[in-house]
Amino acid sequence: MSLRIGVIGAGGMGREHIRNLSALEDVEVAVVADAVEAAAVAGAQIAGAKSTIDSIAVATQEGLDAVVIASPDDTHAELTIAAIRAGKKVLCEKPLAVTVEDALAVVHAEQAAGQPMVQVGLMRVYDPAHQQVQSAMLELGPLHHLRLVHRNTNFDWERPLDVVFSQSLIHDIHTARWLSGSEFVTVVAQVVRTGARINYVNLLGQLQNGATVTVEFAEATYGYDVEIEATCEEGMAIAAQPAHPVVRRDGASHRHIGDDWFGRFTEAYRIEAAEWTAGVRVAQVRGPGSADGLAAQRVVAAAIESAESGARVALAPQHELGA
Ligand code: ISE
Repeated sequence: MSLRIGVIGAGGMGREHIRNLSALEDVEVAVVADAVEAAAVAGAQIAGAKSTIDSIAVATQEGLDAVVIASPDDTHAELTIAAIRAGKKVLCEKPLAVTVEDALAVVHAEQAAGQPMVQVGLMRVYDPAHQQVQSAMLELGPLHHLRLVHRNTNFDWERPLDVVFSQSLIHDIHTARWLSGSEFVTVVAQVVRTGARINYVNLLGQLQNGATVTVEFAEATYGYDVEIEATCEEGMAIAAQPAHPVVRRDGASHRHIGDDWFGRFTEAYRIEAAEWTAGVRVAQVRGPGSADGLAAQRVVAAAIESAESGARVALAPQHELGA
């Protein structure tokens, strides 16, 4: 049976989803929505789909099995809830919501639907290098420390702290929860700025299992670079970097690093599209779900509070929120 999918948001991420979904067998991107008409039309052309500027109409449109939500972050929760209520499965880009309250509202809407409906685009879980670290960790005994490094190339615009956390560090927060199988109990965050511009964020988390996590995040640097190191009782696992040749030329030696996540995580996005649609066919959510989106957003909120107050912030267990 062919799955009919609507894609909401036709920016860089939306177009990546349109390309990956269209390449799958028995998956049809039927309609693309974007508030900017030219973007909707260009996105729709990739898949030979219809286009519209009406996002909410796509979230609730009859005849669609599922929707991808890749519109601006502050529209995610509302569109996801509308789609759930219209009986559609959702792949919602991260963050699930921009506030903990809204993320909780999505979790509650899904609970009311009585079945798993929502996957969140925390796609590091599909990256082969991350997965290799996870398998290596199985042989290395208890985890002591995770060191996650995330370097961006956002030179063109200045993102405020909440956006840096909920768009970028949210990935590392999910990686830490996923690789450790544990939850953050405290978090401390420190920010390096030049005036209002954010240059660097250091996050230190304590996990329930006793291990610690550091995230070292650079906002605008030499390239797009993600590193993972797990130190365990019996050794370490370090993620492989993408294979690029060393090129020697003009008296120098170079190895390409890349400057965006689409290049670094091409394979992960493709696998995510395949796994999500396979789950949709059998009414399962096989990847990160709404509870993960909420858990990550709670750590984001605690980290922002810490960055602003200078204090170490504790997190209560998620079940105490009724989630
Ligand atoms: C971006 O939105 C992403 O999702 C990338 O994976 C992340 O590395 C980057 O920091 C974000 O801005």
